[in-house]
Amino acid sequence: MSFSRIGMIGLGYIGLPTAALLASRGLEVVGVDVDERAVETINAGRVHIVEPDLDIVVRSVVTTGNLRATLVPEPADAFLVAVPTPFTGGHRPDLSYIETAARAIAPVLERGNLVVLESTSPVGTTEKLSAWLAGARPDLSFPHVAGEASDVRIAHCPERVLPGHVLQELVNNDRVIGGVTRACATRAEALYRTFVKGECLLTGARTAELCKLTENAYRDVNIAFANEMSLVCETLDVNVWELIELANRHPRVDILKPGPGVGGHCIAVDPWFIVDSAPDAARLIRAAREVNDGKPGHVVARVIERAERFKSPCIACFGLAFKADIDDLRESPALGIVEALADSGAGRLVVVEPNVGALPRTLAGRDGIRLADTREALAVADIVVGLVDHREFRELSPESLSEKIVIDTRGMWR
Ligand code: SAJ
Repeated sequence: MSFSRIGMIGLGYIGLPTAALLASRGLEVVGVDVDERAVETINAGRVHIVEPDLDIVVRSVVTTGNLRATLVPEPADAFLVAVPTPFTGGHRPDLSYIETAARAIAPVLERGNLVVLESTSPVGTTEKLSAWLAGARPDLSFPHVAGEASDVRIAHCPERVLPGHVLQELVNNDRVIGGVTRACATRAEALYRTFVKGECLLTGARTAELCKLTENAYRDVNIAFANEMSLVCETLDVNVWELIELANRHPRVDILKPGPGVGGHCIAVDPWFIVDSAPDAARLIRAAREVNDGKPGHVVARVIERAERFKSPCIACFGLAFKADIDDLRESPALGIVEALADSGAGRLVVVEPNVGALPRTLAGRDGIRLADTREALAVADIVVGLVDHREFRELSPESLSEKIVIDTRGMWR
């Protein structure tokens, strides 16, 4: 049986592009979000998130009537769940958004439906989703109990796209599809085949859950290695950038880049889901998180130490985003560093962030801190702190920095 109507629960960074792509393949997509403004914006053919080309696709599929947004789910052949899975205090996963999504879908579920969890989730969450739905719909059978004979099929298919390249990567990346049973995986594969050009690799739900966490923990551990080497190099007075460049000439060595810490809502979060569920086994993954989380504090201490040599220092901070060439400040180590410097009273702060129009809420309105452009900042700064390797900053000439004290956390001004 083919799919004609899809319910997409969660219209954020992953849900909206996925909904728009499915709609562009001729399916009728009903997008659901709890945010009224997002629903109104999408129904007006506009977007509430920044992602290249997404506005064009959304406008087109809303105009043709293939995509519309609502606050409450409607009956469909398949439901995709792409809601946040943040962590609470103590780095414990917060599954409340998935549970709320399950309660919203349950009333409209029908025999033969497919439910796919796309949100990055700790191992066992897809089975939990199945159990939550079963609790609300005792008239239907679910795969965690009924196995291959279940009325409803449930699978996990984690997203693995890079912000800024979402539309291409949704189509071209391989997808890992984990079914609670094999029939669940096969049914989900049929849905993803409608828009995925990459390979669809079928497995069990628990493996698919751990696969996504593993990908991001792998990256976090590798960044932690680079960050740890940057601390070792500071102790031993060796240039870490030259060191890594030389070590990477070895045919089987490929060290990532040190930085001011690891930000974003994936790499800095997902490894904790592994640590939380296997605390005694996941020692390296925990240590990597600690190394990366310790880096912003280390940078702050270095800046304060240099500032103490001035009577009334002016510190220019280059970048607030969590990585280069984006405007996303969520979980950004650069933002955390600037906030800590503002709290410390180490000096007057001038912030340069070409991708935002105003200082974020946590910095705005404070004394002794303002947003400026590169030229203005360089004119007044005693100390220049490179926090994000935005293109504009990478292109700065060495002469423009020659009379400054430079703390370059990204190695962009070597
Ligand atoms: N970073 C470094 N050094 C490096 C690489 C990155 O310090 O060598 C820092 C970045 O500056 C940033 C953080 O790590 O603060 C994370 O950046 P990222 O580019 O590694 O990852 P994200 O969060 O933008 O997107 C990731 C992607 N994962 C990988 O590249 C392995 C994406 O494919 C995932 O789908 C996404 O997380 C997600 O949703 O999990």
